[in-house]
Amino acid sequence: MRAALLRNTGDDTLDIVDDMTTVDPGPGQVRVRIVATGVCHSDLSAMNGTIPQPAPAVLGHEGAGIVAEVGPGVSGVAEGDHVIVAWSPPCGSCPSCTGRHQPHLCFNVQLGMAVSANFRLGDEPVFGMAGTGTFAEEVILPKEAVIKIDDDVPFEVASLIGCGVMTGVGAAINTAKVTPGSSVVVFGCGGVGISVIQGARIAGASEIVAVDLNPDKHATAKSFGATHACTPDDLVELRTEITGGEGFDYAFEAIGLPVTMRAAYDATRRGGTTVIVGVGRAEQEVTFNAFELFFDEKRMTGSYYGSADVRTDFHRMIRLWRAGRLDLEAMITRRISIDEINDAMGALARGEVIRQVITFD
Ligand code: PAD
Ligand code: ZN
Repeated sequence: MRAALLRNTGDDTLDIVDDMTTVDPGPGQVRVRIVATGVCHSDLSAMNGTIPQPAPAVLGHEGAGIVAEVGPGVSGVAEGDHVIVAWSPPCGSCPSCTGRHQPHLCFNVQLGMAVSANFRLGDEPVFGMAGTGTFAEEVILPKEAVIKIDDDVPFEVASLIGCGVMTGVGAAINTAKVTPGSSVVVFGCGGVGISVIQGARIAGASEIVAVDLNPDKHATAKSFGATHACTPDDLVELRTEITGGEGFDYAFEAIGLPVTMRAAYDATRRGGTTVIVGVGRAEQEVTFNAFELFFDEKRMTGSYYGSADVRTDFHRMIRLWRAGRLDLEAMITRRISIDEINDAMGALARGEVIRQVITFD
């Protein structure tokens, strides 16, 4: 089958191979035929080593498809089911999943996925991005990592929910719990940032400022619910105009750079909330002085997979989409084939797109 392969961390391009195979689904595993997969900045970050990913690996982690085969002992999901792939699914029984009600932080299933190389290139084992690998026609996944959806949801729409949309909308409504009437600033208007903007709109924020270096993104961000848009340099002026200089109730960073993480903290009002959604490199640091942390009483939190319980929140995203409150079709900047993956990575690196969706047919 066809797949986009990262041979070595640091490679500038992916190889399109047509002789990739998979292992057979073992106990508790399923085979999914991928129909659509979005291209997320985290795939680029796996290529350049920002996100640790053993290689060789099939990249892609934002996918939807059809269950093609189930292994022994699999219940609750059957051949023919339409599913969204969840790259960090809950096991359902550990302290994160039960008492703490933080199923997104369950590591039991994800760890198993990350260390199993379920693809084969000849005899060579090949990993999958974040334990998935949706830039391939078929993937082998634990049953927990497939969430069944209704057959009428288009696969392109469903695929986006598998990462960027759940991450961004979830950051606004689950992690930050944005309140009606509040002021919000979002740094970065890619698939994740645009989803934060939509989440803040759904939550009833009264001002939503989109910040992006690329001025072409400003009109786009407004079409998804931003009330204002600017480059990072022009934010000071807007901040004064909108908040009287106090700062925003909520600031979200959806880029992954120390400079914008710090800028998001600075844009937050005293007592407000800063949410770090972007993924930066482990060796990079963001600094805070020892006085401001106390004095400004800002809450700062990371946001992992939109703090979502994928078992219920994927369906919540679908209901918002059905109700016309979450615009997913318009997030698809272009539809491509797997052969165009390297062009797609270039466009993503240049900040030109919201989401590019690969379809296999
Ligand atoms: P993207 O590349 O589509 O969007 C990034 C946007 O930021 C682009 O529009 C750029 O123009 C803009 N930008 C870049 N540099 C700057 C700057 N210095 N100032 C202002 N704007 C800038 O990325 P994406 O939306 O796919 O992903 C965004 C981040 O979210 C990325 O770090 C990704 O790894 C992370 C992510 N986090 C999770 C999670 O669970 N927290 C999940 C998925 C993705
Ligand atoms: Zn992603």
